[in-house]
Amino acid sequence: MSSNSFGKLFTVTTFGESHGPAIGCVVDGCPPGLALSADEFAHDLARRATGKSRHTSQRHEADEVEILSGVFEGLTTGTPIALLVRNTDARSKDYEKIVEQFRPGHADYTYWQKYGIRDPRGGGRSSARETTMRVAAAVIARKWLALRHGIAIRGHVSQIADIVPRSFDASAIEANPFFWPDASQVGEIEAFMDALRKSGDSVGARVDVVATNVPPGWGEPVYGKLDAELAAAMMSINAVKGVEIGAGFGSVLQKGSEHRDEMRLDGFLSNHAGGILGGISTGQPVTCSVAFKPTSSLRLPGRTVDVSGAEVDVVTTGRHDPCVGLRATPICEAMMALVLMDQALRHRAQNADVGDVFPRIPTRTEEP
Ligand code: EPS
Repeated sequence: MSSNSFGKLFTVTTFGESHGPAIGCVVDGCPPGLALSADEFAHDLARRATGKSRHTSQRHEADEVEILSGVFEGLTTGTPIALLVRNTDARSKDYEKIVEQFRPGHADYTYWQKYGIRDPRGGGRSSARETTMRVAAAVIARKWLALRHGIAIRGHVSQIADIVPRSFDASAIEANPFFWPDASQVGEIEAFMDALRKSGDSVGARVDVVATNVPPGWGEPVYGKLDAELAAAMMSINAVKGVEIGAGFGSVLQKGSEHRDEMRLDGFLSNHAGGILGGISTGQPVTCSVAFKPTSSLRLPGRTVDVSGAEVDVVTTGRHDPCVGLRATPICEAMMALVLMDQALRHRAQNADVGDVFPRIPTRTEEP
């Protein structure tokens, strides 16, 4: 299997399966001299982890990061940083009944078609467990981006099935298990999720992520467009079926006079472009919205085929997420960070001598 690496100058390679002994990554290209310790990973890994509320999979992983290389006396050395997370709560017997069956809507079937062999335990490599290492690698990227450029990356869940926030309060997001920006709706969502779980079905969700303080000039003009790389990065997350940058598909309904972001010397007057023009950052917040499909591991019987070619009904038991989007905010933030970090280093490599170009419209931290 190839394509387990991401990024050109800040390169992350992940490895491991959901029920193997461990998952891990190698981060290559990190600038030397960045302070880094194993306990810095705990916060973001806990935000992403299963089992933090009754509304997610009840697999309880320790998710403890071991730094195997690339750090000496608390500082990155510029050499590859290898990170390891041991799997501590895999329960492979949950998968015995479906070893020979393909869950409809799951990668079971396509992995079989591609490789002629698959690790069925927890979905093997196709499991969302892999995203642990993206979040871990992004802890390093986020730290460098914040220290060097004051960049902050924040996401929230902006839709669960047909429920949308009625208001937005940034301080509410981390205070409920849904990354939801309107505290007044948490009870309603809890009741919705409880009923969904009892029904055995699943739903989709949308996650919005914003990076502020991104300087103008990041991104490359043709194949390395910042928005193209963001879209690819978000699309590489398990269960993602759609990505929008800025006004996204809404742009279809806008007139040019409405969509264009007019400019004044003290700032842009709107941000329909999502902070990116011609594939290059404008200095406005970079905004991205990501659609997650409903998960496919359901205990409701579904029609499928098995490896012997028989038509059968499949039922998935075990510990699963009724809405995988509920855990996806830190993952989307991580992919935004990895893309920005890689583009930052690429910009520095080619364009550091350009410096600040006049006129420079100030970077806003808030949307107009
Ligand atoms: C997953 C199924 C569950 C989740 C897992 C993703 O795993 P298992 O069947 O082994 O209990 O818990 O997510 C994680 C372990 C994680 O860390 O995100 C799936 O089908 O993708």
